[in-house]
Amino acid sequence: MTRRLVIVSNRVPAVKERSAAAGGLAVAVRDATARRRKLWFGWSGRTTLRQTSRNVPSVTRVGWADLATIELSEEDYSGFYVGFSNSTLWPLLHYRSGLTEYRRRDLACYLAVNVAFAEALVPLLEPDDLVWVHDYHLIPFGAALRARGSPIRIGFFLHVPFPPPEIFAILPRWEELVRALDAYDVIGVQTPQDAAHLNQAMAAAAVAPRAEAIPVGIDPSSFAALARRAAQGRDPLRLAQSLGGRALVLGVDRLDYSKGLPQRFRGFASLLQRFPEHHAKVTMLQIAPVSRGEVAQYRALRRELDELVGRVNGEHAEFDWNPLRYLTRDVPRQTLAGFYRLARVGLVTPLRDGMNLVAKEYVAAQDPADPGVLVLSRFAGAAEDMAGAVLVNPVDPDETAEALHAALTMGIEERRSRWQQMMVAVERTSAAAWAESFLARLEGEAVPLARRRSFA
Ligand code: GDG
Repeated sequence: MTRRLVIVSNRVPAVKERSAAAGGLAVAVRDATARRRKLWFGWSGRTTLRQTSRNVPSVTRVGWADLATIELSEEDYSGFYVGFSNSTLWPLLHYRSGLTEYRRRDLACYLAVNVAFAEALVPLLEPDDLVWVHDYHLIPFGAALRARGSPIRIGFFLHVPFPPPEIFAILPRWEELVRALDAYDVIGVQTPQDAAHLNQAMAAAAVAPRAEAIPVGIDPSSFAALARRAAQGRDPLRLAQSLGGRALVLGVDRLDYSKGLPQRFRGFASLLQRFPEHHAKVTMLQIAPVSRGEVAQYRALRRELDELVGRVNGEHAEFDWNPLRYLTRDVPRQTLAGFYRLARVGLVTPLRDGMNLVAKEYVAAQDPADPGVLVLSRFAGAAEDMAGAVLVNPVDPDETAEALHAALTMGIEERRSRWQQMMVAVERTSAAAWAESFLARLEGEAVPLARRRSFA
């Protein structure tokens, strides 16, 4: 009998997300751990007037797991979630020291919420459980659990980058957070660079360094099948028709300043300016569902993008062609898969990204006989394995324009061989491989990742 897996993350997927419509972490974890009994614990996404520590988790049984959720007080939502997690840690971990805000009361709130969450989980634990904690919201969670006497195996996975220690040290009391990691039996990060940075920080805080690169991925075969079917669906067919034979450049990102959207739009404008042969021959579609609207930086970014889109279209459009289409709402996962398959170019240019699953989804969705080209930022974790992508420094819009030009004019042979290379990497670093590697370590049966990879 395999041991029960207890997943702890800031957000627990909503009950309805057990359907194929869901994306991201929920799908990756569910698909990769199908054989196991699972309890998923975290915030419900709702706030209440009661103190967080007074809330008792509510447990719902869905087909594939038990979901245990707890509500946050209004005050903790602001201090823990909007404040320390998303206005302090998120920018800092993405190397953006200039955007990093810090308030002592937010840090206090962050630590207290981690303790309240650990206290709420303790009564639900069984002695043989494996606990897998996810992401920057919950760095001190393991230490809080240990302080409540829990001797079980606990692992932590950081989905976002870890910056060079000099940048992390900008955070007041940074050593405390790094020391809290000592409670974890296993620590996984996305890339060897993240592992090196975190291990340096751990050594500097006198903690035994133990971070390892275990790259996250998708389920490539089910995503490829979804894209094949979806390409014949109503919305992808409508999109294809609306393009009138023009090539499609597609971007898909949460509306977040780490994703490099202003630079990307300038890069597309530079393509139209410097390579006039693409004028009226190419259309860019950017899907950017709004996220974290409570954080001021995100509202400012949205205003900047609204203005930029207007300017690019105003300068380059024809009465029958709008070069840049921009949607700030969510698109169903299936539709997205169909759009990826239609796109001649997948444009993924974050300024810094832990992995970037959109890059892997785009590759998996292609028609192997006539694949599109991935233009990818060197600063996404995905670039580590994607030798077949056209790599760019996203800070330079002219470099993005040159990469777009190369992608749009690339012959079929080169497109196929680049795609094959990338698809091998997407298959090797799948969600299943990620979860298996992590859980083997957590169970104490570690298989060195390097060895696994060389057999792939
Ligand atoms: C964090 C790290 C790391 C996007 N728009 C829509 C939509 N999406 C889906 C994509 C993809 C997911 O959201 C985004 O994943 P990413 O990996 O690209 O980015 P983050 O959200 O920043 O995720 C990242 C990841 O964690 C996993 O470890 O790779 O580096 O930042 O699956 O398809 N899905 C739907 N409609 C949309 O409009 N249905």
